[in-house]
Amino acid sequence: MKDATPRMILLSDYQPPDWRVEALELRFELDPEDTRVHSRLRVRRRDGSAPGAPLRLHGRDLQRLSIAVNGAEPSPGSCVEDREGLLLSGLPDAAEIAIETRIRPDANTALEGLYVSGGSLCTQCEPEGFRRITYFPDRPDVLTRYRVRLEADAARYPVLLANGNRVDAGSLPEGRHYAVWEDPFPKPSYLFALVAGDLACIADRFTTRSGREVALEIYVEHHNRERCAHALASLQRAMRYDEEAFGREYDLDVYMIVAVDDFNMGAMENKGLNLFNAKYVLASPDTATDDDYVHIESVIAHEYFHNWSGNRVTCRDWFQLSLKEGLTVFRDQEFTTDCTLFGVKRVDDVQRLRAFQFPEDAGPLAHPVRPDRYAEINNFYTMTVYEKGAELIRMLRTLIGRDAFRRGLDRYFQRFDGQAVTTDDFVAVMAEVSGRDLAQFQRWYTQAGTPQVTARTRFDAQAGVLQLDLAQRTPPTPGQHEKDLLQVPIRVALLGRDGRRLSARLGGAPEAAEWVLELTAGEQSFQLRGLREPPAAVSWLRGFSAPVLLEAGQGTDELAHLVANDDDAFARWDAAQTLLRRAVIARVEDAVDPRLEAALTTAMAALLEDSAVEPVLLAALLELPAHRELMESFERADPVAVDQARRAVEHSLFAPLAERLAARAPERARWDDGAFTAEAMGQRRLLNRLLAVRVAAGGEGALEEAARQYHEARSQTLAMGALAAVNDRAEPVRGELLADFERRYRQDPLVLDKWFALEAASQVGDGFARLERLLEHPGFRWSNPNRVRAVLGPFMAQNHRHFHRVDGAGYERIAHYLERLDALNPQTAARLVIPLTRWRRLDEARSARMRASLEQLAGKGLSKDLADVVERGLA
Ligand code: 0A1
Ligand code: ZN
Repeated sequence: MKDATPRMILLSDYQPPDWRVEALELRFELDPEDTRVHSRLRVRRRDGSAPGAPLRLHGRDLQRLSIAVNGAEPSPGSCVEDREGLLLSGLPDAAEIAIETRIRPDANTALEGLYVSGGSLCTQCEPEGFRRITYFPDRPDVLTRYRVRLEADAARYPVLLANGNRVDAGSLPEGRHYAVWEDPFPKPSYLFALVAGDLACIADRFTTRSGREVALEIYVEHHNRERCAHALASLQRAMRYDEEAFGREYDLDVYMIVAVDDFNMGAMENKGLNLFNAKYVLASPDTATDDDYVHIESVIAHEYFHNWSGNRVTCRDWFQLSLKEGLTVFRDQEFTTDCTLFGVKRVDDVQRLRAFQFPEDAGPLAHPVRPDRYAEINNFYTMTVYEKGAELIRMLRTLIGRDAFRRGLDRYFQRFDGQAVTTDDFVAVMAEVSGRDLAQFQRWYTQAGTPQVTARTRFDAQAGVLQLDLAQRTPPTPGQHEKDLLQVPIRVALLGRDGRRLSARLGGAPEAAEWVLELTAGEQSFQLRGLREPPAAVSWLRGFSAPVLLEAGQGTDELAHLVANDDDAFARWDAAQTLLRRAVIARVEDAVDPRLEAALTTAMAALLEDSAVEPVLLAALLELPAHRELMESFERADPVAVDQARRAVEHSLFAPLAERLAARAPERARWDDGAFTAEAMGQRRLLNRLLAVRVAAGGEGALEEAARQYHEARSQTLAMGALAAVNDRAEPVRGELLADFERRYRQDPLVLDKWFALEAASQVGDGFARLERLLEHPGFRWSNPNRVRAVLGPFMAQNHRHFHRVDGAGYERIAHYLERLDALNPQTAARLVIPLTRWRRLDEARSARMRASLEQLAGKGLSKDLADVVERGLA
């Protein structure tokens, strides 16, 4: 796919649409090789629009068969086709436009627009896929009512679905049939969807709190019908939660979810008809891990929550993407916290943020939560827009308080229902309900980069005052050299010698045992007064109250005190992470710190003995910072050396604890049932973590235990835990277990993806030969994003020894594969290339080679998607 040099789209160029679309009728004659789309739009010039302004209809790769304006063919001069689509000029103030186009779903490998997956026809329109279906003002601020008639072969496509309610259906000559769908809610084109296929329907009901009966339907391929129970139950929980926690009720008579094998992303919130990557629908305890179960529940909830945060209130333009995504991620995180994972959810989210969003914000692809320019909007579905966006919402709640925040949300949904708005509109409502000036806070949306906060304390024993001195600084990011000061909420507490929280007064406020410091200046001091004893430890950034890098210069003893006692799960875990990170950094710098490592062993030993520590938290406390996150601690680093240092610390720390680790293991048979409860999942997480640590520490019998756990496992969670524990071991057991797993699940694509991922990640043996074999495997398909991601992703993220081979062979190979993938699926190629943009952070030899691979790729005539990332990666 070759495109001309991309044009920059600028936020400052935004103009409201000149035309409204009052109604849209679509008729599809569906056929994989030749689909006809008949579209009829009623348009009207908007009040106040420039007189004579033309009507822009976007269109891409369409074969136009006919066009009529008010029943007549327009003159060639008034209907011009350019690279964006059609430009119609000389129109009266109101007109009816009828267009017939021809498209070929079976030739659509980009998976945007109308395409084929398995035996079904399906669509993906966000952000700009609708223009690959028909000519239309394909922008989120043009909302209209849709009436859609689908016609298809009745035997091949017995199920015909579109948004809204089905109002008619029947048969047609020649074995064809039709269905008509009407969506009563005006929507932008990116929320349009249709599905035609031979699918099983798993149905249930939901009664909303005001008594509306909603049919819930999940559509999957027939052989997957037994794997939908979890998704369905998750949907019901999400619907109830949105009513209880956010006061949001569902608004149509039916809510449909369709699972497809070939999908670029996780899922899509099309009005009343969500499309899902099958990976986020299908689950049974023997095929899906606990992580899979949790992800399914959260993606189902995420898409459901979009019905309000995204569909009822949508984005004015794509710069506002975080308006719906940041808010919806925040909402799904709240749901998973309250219903499923509780305290450890925050730990998991921060781990992800640090491993993926912080590097993005510190690298060449850094951009603000609300970007102000883009060449290809597909490349802005990022961790920054989603996860950092959610952090901004959470900070707003911290700053204005839960009550005001909840009132603000109500007012936001009420005021902007049916409209397309901006992040400024959202923040303005929060300012209004709280009476607070949020002008400085707004900078979080416009300024990229992770702020660095330093903190120091001084205790005046005589006065009983603890002074906290804070400073902030945000490093430059591409295109933003000067940074403004931000408003940073920093939640803190103090622990006494006995591990309990101390009370004190902040400013004139009454005595409390936890405070939110609002850092707004470059340097700022706070005083906590009325302390009767010196604090033994400061618990900083509790609950990760702001997405910053905080450096508090705390000593080993203070951090160990937090690891042993902090009642904030995040802060406790974070104290352990700080110690572990220091130990790894010391080893990378060839300065092993035996005292630090001994202190860590002691701290870990104590945690293993402490029966008050919940299993799930214990599992998290025993985890070392991820390799990706550790790489961020260095200006430049040798990734293989960082991996080895990380493993060395793990080994040295846990080798002396072998017996305790074995003794702490929960009873395997008792928890091996795949039950979706916090308790059971916590026990399994601990089982797997202890096994991994025992293997890493070289404990006696650990490999045998891994093999036993694998062979005896009933749940996929414990099977995968065993495989992951041995995956980087050279002993024959690794090969035996992986071969057995492949034999067992050869026919099951989603489970086979786990095997692909393990094989690609393994650093033992000849990783290149293995990679070749994976790509030749009968289950591998370049046209399936899940499969491609399962192989290339882990190879780059975990197989340091091969991907980062000093001679650059790993980079070259990946660049070559991505060129090939780009010809089929630009969007997926553009995501997978991201690790190749990190060359600045590598040691010099690797850095030059990685850059060379990227340059080579840049010269290949790439899609707009891939070219955009490659160019920014080189700049
Ligand atoms: N809005 C979806 C994400 C999504 C974006 C683009 C897609 O295809 C190009 C598909 C899905 C969500 O947040 O779940
Ligand atoms: Zn979303």
